[in-house]
Amino acid sequence: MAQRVPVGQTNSPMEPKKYPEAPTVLERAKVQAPRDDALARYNLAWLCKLLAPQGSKRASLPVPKRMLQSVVSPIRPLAVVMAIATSLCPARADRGAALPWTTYEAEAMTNTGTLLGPKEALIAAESSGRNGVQLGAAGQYVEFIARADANALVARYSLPDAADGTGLDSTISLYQNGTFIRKLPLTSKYCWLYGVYPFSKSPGAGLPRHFYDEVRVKDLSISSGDKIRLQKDPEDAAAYCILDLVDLEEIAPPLNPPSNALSIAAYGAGGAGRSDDTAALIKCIAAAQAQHKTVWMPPGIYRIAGVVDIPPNATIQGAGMWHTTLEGDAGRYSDASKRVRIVGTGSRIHLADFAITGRLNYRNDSEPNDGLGGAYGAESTISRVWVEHTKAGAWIVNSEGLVVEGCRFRNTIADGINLCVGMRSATVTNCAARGTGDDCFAIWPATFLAQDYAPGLNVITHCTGQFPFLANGAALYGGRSNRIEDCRFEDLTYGCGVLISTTFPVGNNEFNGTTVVRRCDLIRCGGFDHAWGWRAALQLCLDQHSLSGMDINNLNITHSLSDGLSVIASGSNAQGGLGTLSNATLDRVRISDFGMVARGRHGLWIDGNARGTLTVSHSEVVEFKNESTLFTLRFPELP
Ligand SMILES: [Ca+2]
Repeated sequence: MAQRVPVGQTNSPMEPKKYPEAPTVLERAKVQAPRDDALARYNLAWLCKLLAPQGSKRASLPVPKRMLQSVVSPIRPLAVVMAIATSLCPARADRGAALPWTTYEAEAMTNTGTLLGPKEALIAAESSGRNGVQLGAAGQYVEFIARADANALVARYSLPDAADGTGLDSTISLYQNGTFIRKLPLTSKYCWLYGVYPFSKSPGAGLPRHFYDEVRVKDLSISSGDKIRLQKDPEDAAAYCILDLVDLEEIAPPLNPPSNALSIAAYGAGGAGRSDDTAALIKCIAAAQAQHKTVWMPPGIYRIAGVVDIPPNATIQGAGMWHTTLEGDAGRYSDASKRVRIVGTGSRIHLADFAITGRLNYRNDSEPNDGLGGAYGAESTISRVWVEHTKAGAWIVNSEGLVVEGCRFRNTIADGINLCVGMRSATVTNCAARGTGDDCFAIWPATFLAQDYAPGLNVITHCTGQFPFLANGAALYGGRSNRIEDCRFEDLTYGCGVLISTTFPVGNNEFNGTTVVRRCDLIRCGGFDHAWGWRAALQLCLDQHSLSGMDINNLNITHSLSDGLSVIASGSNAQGGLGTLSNATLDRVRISDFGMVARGRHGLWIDGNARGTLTVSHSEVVEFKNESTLFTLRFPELP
């Protein structure tokens, strides 16, 4: 979701978002020391049973008497209590997307470089696990043993910027069992933003962010047990290369053409990444529409420079996200009308098995979105599409029952996916967003367009969001009975793992029904936003409206950078926020620690301006603080 003002999906005029005042949050947080650790002493054993995987032996284990004594003893050091809790309540492996690759963290590899992190700001903070390895001198390397066969590789890396902010190109050398395999092309052209939102490309603005990009290569032949090395050889000329992680994946061969299909090759598409294939794709779509056939995009790189409208009932089928790519034209990408834009215009659209690679390297919310956009009416699907280097990966409006599954949203300038105006009963599942420039997953029922459906009943499920360079893992901004469930959010260095916020305008689509966040892991979340200060791993924000009907359950919130969970009412008036929290419950929520980076924070924090009530049950919260005389924390089961 656009952090301050909307990301343009269309050329329609949009409402400006309200820009919050500079944070008073930080100042308030310094006021007092923690007041009580009562929740930490409360019902831990029962909680652990509830958090254990269903059907596992752990769920039926009797609680050791020794542990119960530890839990209820007020004089027992809290660290001991937490150690027991951690050992019994691990993060759940079935939360998040089922990722078909294996990630190897650079910091866990054998290396001769310099380890970065975990507490530094800047580049280390945007790294997975807040760690990376810097290769500076020629000959330095990272090396690991492949644990499974693979034929494709993604490396997440950071290079320095050029002095003028335009980025630079370089390479890194790939070795397998000591043999040089190939150079991996690297660039920092799509990285390095400066200043405050919406940022600039001028290093003189200071405050750099967005350090990482990724390179992907296929046609490798890696066997389990092979020794894989990325080395900075003398001709790999950048002053340094920081490796964050390497993914190895065994990808399927290209799909075969579907029956009853028209190939874009027959309409003049070159597929070699050299010719402009926009007209060929548009012609093929029109012919397929007339003949009621599928559009087939064979393996290849198709240069697209403009809007490709997808009509109702169209199926656009590629050979796989590793094999068919719609690529932006670098030479014309500064012209917003010449970008790669796939725009839905009706119902029963099916997009599947291709990649969209844009060329965008700056943010301007008055420009239309590239990547995936448009309206998908009823009964549409977007399956296994990989979007990279666009503004938002997908900015979707006016759809009912849309299913988005198996997609990858990477290294975008804005959101991974935003379910915006008029979205009803959409499901986003098994998608992974990382390195995005705004919320990884957002539901914002805005009204800057006419809405075809009453917004609500959308779900983000079994998704993984990691290290965006602004904003949050998942964010809900209004609407009826939306849900975030079975997800995993990691390394939110600039925002929340999950944000439930009234900040942005939604017309009459304020939160209603029951908003659900459940069965999620929030790990190293609660980072620092330059306008909001420290946000919590999970935050309820009452700045513009009230929130009611919040059902938050079965969460693991660990290693939070600041607060574990907060209710804030920072607003644009002296009295703070305009809303009240009611009918809100936390159940089976574990906040085991907090303040990994920021001092003076809290496990559960109620801002001094917040009003309302929050009921906490069956939960383990290591520490809490309620700074508001107008807010009640209810612990109905606490003795
Ligand atoms: Ca890492």
